[in-house]
Amino acid sequence: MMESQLAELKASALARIAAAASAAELEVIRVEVAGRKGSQLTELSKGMGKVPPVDKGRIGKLFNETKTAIESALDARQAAFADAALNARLDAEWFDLTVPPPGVRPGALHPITIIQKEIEDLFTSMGFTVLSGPEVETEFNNFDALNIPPDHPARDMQDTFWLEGGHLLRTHTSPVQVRGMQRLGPPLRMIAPGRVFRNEEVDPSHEHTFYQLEGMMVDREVSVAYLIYYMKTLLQGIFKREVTVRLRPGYFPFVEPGFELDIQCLLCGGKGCPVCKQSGWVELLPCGLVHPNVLRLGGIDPEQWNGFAFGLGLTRLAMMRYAIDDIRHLQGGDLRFLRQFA
Ligand code: FA5
Repeated sequence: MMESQLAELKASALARIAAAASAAELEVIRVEVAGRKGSQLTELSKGMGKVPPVDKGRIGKLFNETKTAIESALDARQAAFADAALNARLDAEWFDLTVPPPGVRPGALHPITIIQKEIEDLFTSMGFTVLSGPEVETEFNNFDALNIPPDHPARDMQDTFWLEGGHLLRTHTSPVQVRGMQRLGPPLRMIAPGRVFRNEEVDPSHEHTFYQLEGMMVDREVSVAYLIYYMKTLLQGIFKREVTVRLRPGYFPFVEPGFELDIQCLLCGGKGCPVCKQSGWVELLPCGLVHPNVLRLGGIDPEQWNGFAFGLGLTRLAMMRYAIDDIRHLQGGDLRFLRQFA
């Protein structure tokens, strides 16, 4: 009697377990078949009392086997449901760690930095050293050592931000010439890119903070022909095409003779626009042969050595190269502008 009931319960329980469609359904079956109170197994165990003593050992063992078989089937099925649930979640939630995150762009070089690096490569390939100097300079290096004594009218050519203690924000990169002569001595080939400051009205072609690139060569017999050769090499290297330039006399106390090298405006093709102030030409590259006083103040004997120097407007060069029609874009921090160079 008990034996057949156990066999029946086992068969029906295993069939129900196998047919369970979900973990919740399986839980209902567990309670009904093997739960502690009122389950089919618990009810059957109550019948054990009526089993004759001689059969007790065998039936008890059979009961335990049945119970274990049902419980193992429940556990196995439950584990299968848990596995399936985990797999479903993994399928739904997978992500690819190698995909770049949306909305984040890699950084890029600023257009002025791009040009600066190109010029540095060009000049280092011709034996020039790249130097830098401080943005806060002494009055001596910015003016006096460049043959501009305190009462010289040329001081007014560059509106200066004065600081305390005779210091100033350098108005040009020319003080690095002074540092270069003192540090390296002759013969000398150096360039010095850097940020400079002037107390100026800002307009499409003038900033109060902009970049220049200084160049200087000191050797035994440097002539204007050297100067023109290097300036042509510079402009061809940057524009990689024919550009129209003009050389006119220019006055700077630290060079003699001094020149202004202008480039025909590449934004309007020389017709006239706000960047070239309707003149068709953009002042880009003042230059000249180094004044003997400047060599002397730099510790170099002008009887033995001479040289050329130039002060390229790096910000303006970037404007010509990339056809930027307002200098204020360059330091405006507008990402829509900057991303064009990425
Ligand atoms: C000078 O600063 C001289 N130190 C250059 C020099 C060096 C001459 C060595 C001879 C020998 P200037 O003030 O003209 O010169 O400035 C040089 C260049 O800087 C200009 O041709 C122009 O391209 C650029 N520049 C001048 N002022 C501004 C400004 N406010 N905003 C942007 N670029 C400017």
